[in-house]
Amino acid sequence: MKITLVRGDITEQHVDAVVNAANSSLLGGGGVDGAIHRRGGPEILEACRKLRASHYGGGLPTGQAVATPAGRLPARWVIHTVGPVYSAADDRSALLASCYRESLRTADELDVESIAFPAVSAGIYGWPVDDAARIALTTVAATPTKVEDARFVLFTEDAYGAFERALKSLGG
Ligand code: AR6
Repeated sequence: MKITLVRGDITEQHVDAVVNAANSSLLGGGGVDGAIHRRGGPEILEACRKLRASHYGGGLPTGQAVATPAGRLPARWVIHTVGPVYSAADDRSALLASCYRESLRTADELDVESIAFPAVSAGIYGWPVDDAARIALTTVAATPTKVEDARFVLFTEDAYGAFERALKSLGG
């Protein structure tokens, strides 16, 4: 699998699937989630509502992932995953790693070849970006998958720099 870093807006990526840093409600929010629903239009929210009415009545648990169509985005699928809220007192890294693994597993089920990830949990959920980048890159690099092109789309210079340093320290 090829892993690349892109500075930009995930809603503009021409890929098979974009990953959304959602919350358990699956009904939208700020950050990447807000941007994806705004740009993708009502089809995504409608599919999320159906998921809440069927499999995920209690919401999507942290660390899991589920796919919907991508509406008007230049992608086929949105893979919604729920990152953990950062806590200095409680190590939730395994849940953050699970977001990436479960997103790739969902992507494999849909025969996705190209995927775009945001820096899950590194915004409103407060995860320190250097650590979020390390967990994201080590997990994606170590997960067996049919996905050929995995790109991390970083919205800020700060996040891009953190991912660049983390990728270098992995030897990439
Ligand atoms: N494209 C790529 N990255 C973006 C974009 C974009 N359009 N917009 C923001 N980012 P966040 P979280 C970056 O807050 O921390 C929502 O309300 C942002 O700079 O979107 O997992 C959900 O509903 C940061 O680096 O996600 C949840 O309630 C990264 O994406 C909660 O926020 C993640 O920031 C999830 O918080």
